[in-house]
Amino acid sequence: MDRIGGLDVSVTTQHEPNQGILMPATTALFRNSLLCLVPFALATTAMAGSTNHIINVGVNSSGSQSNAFTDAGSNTSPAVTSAQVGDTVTFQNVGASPGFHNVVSNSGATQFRCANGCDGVGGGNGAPSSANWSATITLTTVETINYFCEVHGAPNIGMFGTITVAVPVGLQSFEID
Ligand SMILES: [Cu+2]
Repeated sequence: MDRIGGLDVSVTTQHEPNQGILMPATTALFRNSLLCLVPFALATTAMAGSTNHIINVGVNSSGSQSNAFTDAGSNTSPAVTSAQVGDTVTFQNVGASPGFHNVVSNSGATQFRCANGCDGVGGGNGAPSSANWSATITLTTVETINYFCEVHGAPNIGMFGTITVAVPVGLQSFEID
């Protein structure tokens, strides 16, 4: 201890904070793999919700004008659509001279009645129409949705179709060893 001008001055040597604790290589690798897993999981979830299923209204699976719904992806008529929560379904009344149709759900939690828009959505009108209308619904629930055209069908009769909505792959449970 020195004495300068009546003050006691204590000088201690400052050491660098101890940063010498080495992280084991395995711990560093584990941290890196965790960082890689997170973006992968997000990407999987985003992909699962990105599908828009097209259902052509007024044509059969041969592409001929018909009082039928056809899933454009599976080319099935009556339309059978396999989808996941987060997907959308677009019904489109197709052809040069479209038929007089609409689409109405008759089961499941998702209720809709659509043609030129959907009843209760903005200014939409689900009454049958022979315009080249298009209407899109979003699938939010795990369920089976059955639908039909009020002019040419009834529940599971005539002009009808089915959408099966499953849990997205990205949200299914899995384990990490
Ligand atoms: Cu119809």
